[in-house]
Amino acid sequence: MSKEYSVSDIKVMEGLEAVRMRPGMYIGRTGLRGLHHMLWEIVDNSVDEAANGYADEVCVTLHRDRSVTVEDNGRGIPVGIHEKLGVSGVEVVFTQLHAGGKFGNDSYGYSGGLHGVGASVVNALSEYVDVEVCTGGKVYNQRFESYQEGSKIVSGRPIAPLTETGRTRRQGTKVTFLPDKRVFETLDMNFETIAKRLRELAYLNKGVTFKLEDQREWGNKKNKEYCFGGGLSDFVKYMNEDKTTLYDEPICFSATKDGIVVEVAFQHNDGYTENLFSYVNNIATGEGGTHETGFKAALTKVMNDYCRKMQILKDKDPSLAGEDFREGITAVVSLKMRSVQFEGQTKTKLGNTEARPAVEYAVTEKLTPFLEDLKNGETVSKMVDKAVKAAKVRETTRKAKTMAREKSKLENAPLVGKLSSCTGRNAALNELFIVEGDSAGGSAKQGRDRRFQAILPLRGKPLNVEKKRLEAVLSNDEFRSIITALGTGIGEDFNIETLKYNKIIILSDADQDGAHIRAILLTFFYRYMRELITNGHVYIGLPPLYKVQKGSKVIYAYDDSELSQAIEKVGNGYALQRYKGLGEMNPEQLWETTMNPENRSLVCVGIEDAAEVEHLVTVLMGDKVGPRKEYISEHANFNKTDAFENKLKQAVKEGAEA
Ligand code: TSJ
Repeated sequence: MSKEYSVSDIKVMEGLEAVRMRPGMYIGRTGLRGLHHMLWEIVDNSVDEAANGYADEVCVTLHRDRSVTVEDNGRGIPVGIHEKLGVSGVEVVFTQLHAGGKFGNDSYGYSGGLHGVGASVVNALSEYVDVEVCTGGKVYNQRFESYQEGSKIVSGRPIAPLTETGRTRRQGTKVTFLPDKRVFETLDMNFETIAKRLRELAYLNKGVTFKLEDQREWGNKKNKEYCFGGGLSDFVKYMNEDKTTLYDEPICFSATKDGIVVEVAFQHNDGYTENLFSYVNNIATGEGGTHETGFKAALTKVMNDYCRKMQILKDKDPSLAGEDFREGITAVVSLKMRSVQFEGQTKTKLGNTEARPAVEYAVTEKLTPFLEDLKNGETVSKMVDKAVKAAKVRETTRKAKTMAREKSKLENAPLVGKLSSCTGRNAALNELFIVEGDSAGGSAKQGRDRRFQAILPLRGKPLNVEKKRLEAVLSNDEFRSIITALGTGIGEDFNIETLKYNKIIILSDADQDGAHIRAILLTFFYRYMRELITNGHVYIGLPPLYKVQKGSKVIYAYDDSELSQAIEKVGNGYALQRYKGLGEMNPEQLWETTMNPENRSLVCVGIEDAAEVEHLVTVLMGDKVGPRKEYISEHANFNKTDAFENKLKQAVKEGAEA
């Protein structure tokens, strides 16, 4: 047996060991992100099987020993012997780099660009992988292991060929893997992160059941199960849950053109924000791309054509603008296609030119008959009325806006006086601290390194911008001074190229008021300067909560566990100070603990999951109080979720509690 294996082994092992040498190249990082990436690589295969109509259940189980099982009820990875390689399909999948889906043809369906690098990478970075395939009435098993051999680590080696081990009526694939602790900084996958992604996958793959079971803690088994019969339509309903919608049922359709499967769902609410979420092969395309362009163009054209045909627009009237039809829209566009090209700063922008006509085709072919169908009359007239009203407002505010712009240019000048700018002119190095309160602002001014740190103190609470039109925001002093300081403009005029600071650091007190201010600021950035967040410019500064002092020895603690450590360290007879606000620190202390890049801790605010954040921002900052309370009590444990991915949501939530 070992003879048979040695030849192919050598070639294969070179590949897999290369993965070991540079895991980051294949899975991004070796932290929690990379660990989760391992799981998604495997889950993607089951989702593909389901998306192609061969499976309707995908189960993820987290085991006590930190191994993870993914199981589906699909056709099973092919067990036959691969013509050229002379080993089973299963072994090819787990030992050939980039074998994901390349069984000579394209039988693997829609494999995304970022995902699907494959089972072989997971195998290379695992201590072991156990595979069970049920197909044709038989059960097959194979195991792969990594182990130390002398000074070398051998990766993902099959310890025997695929073996028939029994009979069954079931079919499907079950893969259990243990990520290698020599590779990953942590093996503790985050239940909430996984649950969230599975829920998203359930929305994106209508009718497929996703189950998650966490068996890691004795006596504290956790389970989640997601299945949405309405798919994208349910997704839109969920995001509009706490808003006042113009009509009850989302408009939803799908079509296939040139092998591209397009699904669309949208529903209007009485707000003014446009919320368009797009996906390709279940991957969120936060930077948009050709499919979004296609959706917008086609929606505008189809709606305008309808308005003309119905004489809502007379011949002499100008067409309505795209943004008029999208005011208050919540929409999801999801594509499934081959050979995806991602572009953009964060590689989340769809580049394929063929996607645009495919989406345009779907919208034109499906939305047109929907509009003309008399039984949809009520929905359609609500949509049209909203757009007509939006156009009127746009026209009347256009002039006022230009005037306001001119006016604010003048009025802004003295406001900058509040800002203590830095002396350096290199935007890439400069930092802007937005500081709560004049007294903390004063300390920050004195404590800072003025070469690259600018201070903008905020007086009182800024306006809550949720559900405010741009004009209201522009007339608010606090926001005007922020906009002026940043130098980017706002809304449509926003231009990130002119940003004067690389880091924008929010410094607020560690109390409810501070949390509220932080939430308002983040909502403002999220609504009007989203690129600041997506490009990673926005940070939350974390001031210490305690100072433990014994003689000349001073330790700052940033949370309760650090406090107990500090107390343990200094022993009896210490003085404890609890900082209630930034204002209680003198300039030196503020510099030392919160502003000095050497010591401080900052949290970068990111949007991993824009749809989820959108939902939260409206639930938590919007005007319906009922759902907000409900949400907060349901998610009381928010703080304990995946820290980095949820910082924005967490901050927003804390603020809403205030
Ligand atoms: F590859 C893997 F290990 F990552 C993995 C694959 C893990 C899991 C949990 C499931 C799967 C998987 C693969 N589920 N279903 C499939 N299906 C196929 O590989 C398959 C089956 C039949 C045919 C065919 O053309 O008959 C083609 C494919 C790609």
